[in-house]
Amino acid sequence: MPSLLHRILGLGLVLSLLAACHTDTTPVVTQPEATAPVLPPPPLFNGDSAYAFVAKQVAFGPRVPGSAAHKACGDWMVEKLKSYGATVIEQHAEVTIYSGQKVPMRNIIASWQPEKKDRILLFTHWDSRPFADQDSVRRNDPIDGANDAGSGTGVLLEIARLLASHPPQVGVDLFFNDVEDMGEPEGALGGQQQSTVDTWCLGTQYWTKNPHVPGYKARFGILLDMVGSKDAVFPKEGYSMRYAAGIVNKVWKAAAAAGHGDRFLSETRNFVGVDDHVFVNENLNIPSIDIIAYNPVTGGFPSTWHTHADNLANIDKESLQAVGATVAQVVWTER
Ligand code: AHN
Ligand code: ZN
Repeated sequence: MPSLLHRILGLGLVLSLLAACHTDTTPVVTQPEATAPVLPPPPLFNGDSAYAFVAKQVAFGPRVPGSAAHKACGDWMVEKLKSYGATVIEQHAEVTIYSGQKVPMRNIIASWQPEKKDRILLFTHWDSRPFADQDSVRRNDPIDGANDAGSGTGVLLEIARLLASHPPQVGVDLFFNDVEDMGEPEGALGGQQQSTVDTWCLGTQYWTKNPHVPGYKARFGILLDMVGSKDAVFPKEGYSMRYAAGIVNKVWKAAAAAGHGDRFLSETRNFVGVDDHVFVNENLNIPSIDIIAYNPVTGGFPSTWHTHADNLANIDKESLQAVGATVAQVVWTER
């Protein structure tokens, strides 16, 4: 049975066809612009669930590329993402780190509504650093990496859980990049090399030169880096402002709409030139920003950065919640 709406629309079509056949003096009546239907509110981001995803990663042990824990965690992530309805593409390659050592890389890209042209890219690294070069003890031991990069990975896995039951208006790609954090420890090569920038973000560098889909494009990208520290605050990162100020402002507005404007500071206080978003901006021209915690006391990264204190005890559920709800606000209001 055609609905009443269909009948009215059908009648309108017949009337307008009649009007069109009638060539002379019929006045043209323009309809008021149809307003876009109101979108349902974003699904509720669950910080407890995101936290559980962080705890699960940490329980595998340090996710150092080439290790058994790294392989097991990657397998678990892929299985989870598939269970949430994603189309998953993996990239396996061998990359060379600063020391000349070759390590296996595993990038994981999970896509929802892959047929859609209009897409959002959300990304984070998922490997953890094999040493604690910012610590004063056990500097050659791997760190738990609960915040770096368990936090961003946990938040995006929770976004994946929501994508399973709430398709947004646009396609979404979650890019979990590998071998981000095997960059040269300060001075390790005696300052002989031209630049240490290229020794970081090897998985993202690989992907920007070999996208998982030829000619890959997204409207914009959001990188999450160290979003789980206690009382984390996020100034507008400098390179994000240089490359994608409009996206920064969109996301910061979404944070306010989601009730977390207090953590998203309106000023720029830091420039993080060595991070995944820079390569995505420069190599793929996808305007991309970095949501990265800033330590208001030291002016740098969170105090646990590349130390053994980067463990589960120093993860703040409220920080995960603030960032996750903000990202959800962006994803489910984009049309
Ligand atoms: C440096 O470590 C030099 N830049 C930030 C990239 C990074 C490493 N983020 C987390 N770990
Ligand atoms: Zn790191």
